Amino acid sequence: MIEVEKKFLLTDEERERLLEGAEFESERTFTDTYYDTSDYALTLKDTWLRFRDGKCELKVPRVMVGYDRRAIDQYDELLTEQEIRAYLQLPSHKTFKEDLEHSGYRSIGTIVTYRKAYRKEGFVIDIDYTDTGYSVGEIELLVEDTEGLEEATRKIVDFAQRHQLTLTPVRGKMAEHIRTHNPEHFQLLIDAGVFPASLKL
Ligand code: V4E
Repeated sequence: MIEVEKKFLLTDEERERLLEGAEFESERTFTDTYYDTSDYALTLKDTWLRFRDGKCELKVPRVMVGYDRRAIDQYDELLTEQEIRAYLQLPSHKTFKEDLEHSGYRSIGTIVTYRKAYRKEGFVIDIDYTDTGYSVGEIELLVEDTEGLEEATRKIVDFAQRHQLTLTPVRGKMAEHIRTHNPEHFQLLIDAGVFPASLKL
């Protein structure tokens, strides 16, 4: 599956407008620990390795042709240890975590999230609150294959515009974590073009 998503920093009014008529689906708390090498080999390529409640996930950026990639975030998600080992070309000796450590990967941050999920007009809307008090909303569609990508992107843009939301890039939870805990890494991500310079504001 390919995840097409857009994040928003929502005012109270915007959140109310977005959730009006939405169906509440679930709430949960989860903990993400992100990993990278000391020279940020992954994140400087916009590639994000994390363990969510202990389960590994790798987000790999997908370059979209014919549409402004910065408008909407698109990542392929690798969800099995086997796929992630292959992608990272990780030698297989011990446990996954031990092999990661041996290849120089270490934690670059942990975030605890309380998430409420809603559904509206076929879109998933997540409202996240972190343990540090940061909040971000997300509108998301999952598509089966690349053929559905452009349409999904247009649908999210249209949905956001109908709810009078601004389609500028915003700091997600991890971007905010990096900015506050490791400004040097944050600047490297901007210099590499992974984060737009506007995220500094
Ligand atoms: C892809 C990415 C990051 C990792 C994922 O972070 P995020 O989507 O904030 O986490 P979450 O909990 O919402 O994941 P989900 O539950 O939806 O799977 S951290 C930074 N990025 C990339 C990124 C980018 N390249 N540019 C901008 C403006 N923001 C984020």
